[in-house]
Amino acid sequence: MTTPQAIYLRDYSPPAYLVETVDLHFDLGDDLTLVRSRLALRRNPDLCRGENALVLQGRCLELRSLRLDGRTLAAEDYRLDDETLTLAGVPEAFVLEVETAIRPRENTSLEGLYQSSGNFCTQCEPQGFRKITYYPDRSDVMARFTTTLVADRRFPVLLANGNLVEKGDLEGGRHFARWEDPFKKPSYLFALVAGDLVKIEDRFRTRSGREVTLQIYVEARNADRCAHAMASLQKAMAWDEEIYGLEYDLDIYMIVAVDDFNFGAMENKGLNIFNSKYVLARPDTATDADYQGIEGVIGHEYFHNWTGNRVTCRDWFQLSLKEGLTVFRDQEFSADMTSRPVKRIEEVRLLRNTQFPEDAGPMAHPVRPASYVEINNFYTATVYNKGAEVIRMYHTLLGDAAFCRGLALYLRRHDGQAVTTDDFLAAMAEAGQIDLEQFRLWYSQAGTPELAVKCVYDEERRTLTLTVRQSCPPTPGEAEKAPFHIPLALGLVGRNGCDLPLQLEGETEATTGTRVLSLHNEEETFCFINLPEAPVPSLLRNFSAPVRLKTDLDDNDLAFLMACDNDPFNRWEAGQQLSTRLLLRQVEAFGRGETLVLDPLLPGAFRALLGDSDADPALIALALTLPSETFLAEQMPVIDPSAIHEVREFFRRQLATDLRQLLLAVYTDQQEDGPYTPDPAAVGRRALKNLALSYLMTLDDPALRSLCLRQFKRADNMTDVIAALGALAGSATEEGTAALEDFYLRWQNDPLVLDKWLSLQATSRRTDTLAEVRRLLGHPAYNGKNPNKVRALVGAFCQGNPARFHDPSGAGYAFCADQVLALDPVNPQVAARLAGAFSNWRRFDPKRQALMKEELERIAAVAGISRDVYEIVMKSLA
Ligand code: B3K
Ligand code: ZN
Repeated sequence: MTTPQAIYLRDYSPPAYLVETVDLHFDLGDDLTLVRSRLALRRNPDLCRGENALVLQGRCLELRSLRLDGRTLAAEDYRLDDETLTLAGVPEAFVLEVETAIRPRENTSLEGLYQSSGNFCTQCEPQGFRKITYYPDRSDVMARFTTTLVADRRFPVLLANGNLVEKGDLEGGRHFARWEDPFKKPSYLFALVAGDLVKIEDRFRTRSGREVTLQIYVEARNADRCAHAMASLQKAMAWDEEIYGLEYDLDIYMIVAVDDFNFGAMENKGLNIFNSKYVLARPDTATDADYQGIEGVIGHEYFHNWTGNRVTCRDWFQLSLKEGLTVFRDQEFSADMTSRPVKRIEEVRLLRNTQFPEDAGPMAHPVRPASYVEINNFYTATVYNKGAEVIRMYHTLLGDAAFCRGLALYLRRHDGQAVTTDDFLAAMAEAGQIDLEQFRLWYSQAGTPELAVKCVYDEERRTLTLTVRQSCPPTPGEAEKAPFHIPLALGLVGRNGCDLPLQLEGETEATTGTRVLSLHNEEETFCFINLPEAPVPSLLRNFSAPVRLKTDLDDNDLAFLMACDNDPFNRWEAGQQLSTRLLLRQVEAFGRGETLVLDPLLPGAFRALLGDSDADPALIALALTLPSETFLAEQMPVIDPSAIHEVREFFRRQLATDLRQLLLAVYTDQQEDGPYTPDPAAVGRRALKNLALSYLMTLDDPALRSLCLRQFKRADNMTDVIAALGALAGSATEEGTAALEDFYLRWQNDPLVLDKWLSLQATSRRTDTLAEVRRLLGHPAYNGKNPNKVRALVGAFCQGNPARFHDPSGAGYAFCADQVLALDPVNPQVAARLAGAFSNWRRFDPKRQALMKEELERIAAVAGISRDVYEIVMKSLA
């Protein structure tokens, strides 16, 4: 294999030829599908005359014929290699007809045209269209598509983007359908589906009075699991009208659920294709988290219709232009549908568990990367979640009204175009009348900035001086960082828990509540005056910027904020900071061989929370959840996964011992009577009840175990069943083994439910987990070609069970590398994600480092590894 080459943003050049219209004709066959494409091309009028060669991309295609303006081309008229088809000396405007043959059944990469449960579907973003036909497969070429599908009647449903314009029967048991998409789009938004599916239909009336038909297509056995997805879609459509005045633009919106999908879902114009995990839900099969995930992802793909489809990305370096923005939009949608503080806490937890480690490792890249080897590797937490934080900072700096004006300006100005993050920033700067030059650095500099804040209260002058220093650690290829423009939201909390008036030196009036300071320099000081008493500062409220914050607050200040802060996010955050400190102190003590102790401050604070009958159960549950092992690992100079695990488990047991009666009371109080609903209040009560149960189950007490078993047997909903099963299966008891067996027998024909069953076993604390995981690889429930299954078993073990994955023997590492190598020929995207399990190898002790490095080198030495895995492994070793 030739060494894969990097592609650079700085090398961008506009397309030489544009496509006006594309007529696609698919003759669908499982073994062989014939694709005829008719492109009307013309030279890009924005370019001064250059070389008149047309370069089309194509991969794994069999070229059958090529005609230019009706004339068949001979082999010497074009140049063909593994990636491109080049035609030299083409006219200013012409028609090109291309015939290719592809093999959908053999396509296990799930990119291009493939089969899932025997049905045809496509995934084209970012570069899958080139596996269907030769095409200028780049997002800045936008064209009008017409698609004709011809297939056997075994596939009664034939779908593509846009509106159905014709359908009918053909000879030999075949039929056809023709679809026309009136909107220009890049090839990555192309989709087709042909299958044996049932349709669930409803309607939505837009604000301007248009009727839109909504359809969800699933396999017949899943017809009773679509109601929540449909309701979510209707809510999303109404929300986008209400908040941003954005209406849907076609007469039909279709969603198809498939079991084999590399990602969550795909926003193809008018024809979303979804991983069935984000469509199907019934109370007995889906958890509260599943219900919320469905609402969020349905919203996300719907919101892309404006932020992504109508206005798209010029090139893939701009991916966050659509993804960061659309994640922000789905976050806000979910916040409005559920609980804003709960949602914010979950977002920050995700950011810290996934994006911060990414930013601190060898794959660190800016929100707008400057180069890539394989673009599929850049669908990352940085592009998505840090990208969303960047959008949130615009919102914080501009305020809601100006932000909405900015978004409207951006969409109006660029409708039908493929643009850049600079274009977005320009619209925001203009609408907000604010200078965002320095803000640009959030797109170009990688790494998580650190804010160190020192607070000095002057008793006599009644002032509080904050000294804020920002810095950002180096990342690969970027040794020095310039200071960022950071919005720092804060409040000053008085003794009685109320926010004190905020008046900066030089100001004539005070404000109350939260206020946002704009940081621009490496070091800045702010002096608050006229304070009635010494306050406790509540900094970075609502997590106003994606940074690591260091303060000089002591343990008691944190316990105070945990109980009193008016910002619900910071109340949670104070608890996390306090627990983190106490946990890390004991991790050190553990390293020195000392006996572990639990500082009574923590059970004290937890007791107060559990006894607070006014508080939202969902927030109590979050506050009582200790920081994850991954988060704790991030805070250590040299990660000791075993110590972290032992200490965290010790805390959980100790807290359960101290709070046993209260936890039991909470568990009993929060029992639901009525039928299951996924409304936020009920979700919160279940979260608290099941958290109490998980603490109680650390006590290894037969009476508590039978309580848990009762829940497992009697519950009418998957949230409660899986919580009980997780608690039972965590220890090697007979009840645990029997419950797992029961669960399997009940759900053996339900792939999504079995994913949960696999994950529970893969993330078990039991010391024999790796052996179990190996055994499950051969179980009928597992299938190495299905990404959900790989993530549920192998991914969950390697990336969700640090204590067992990092077993000092290195057995977990060898297992992971074996799996990467086995999966790579099947599905490089899935293999590359898994290879990411090694990326923070330098953060461990020398022994573990050596073991992980050895595995990385073993992968690197294999001939013919994919570009996807190659990039991850090489960057990890660099
Ligand atoms: N845009 C798709 C991502 C497709 C990923 C391909 N590797 C899903 C989404 O973000 O909406
Ligand atoms: Zn998206």
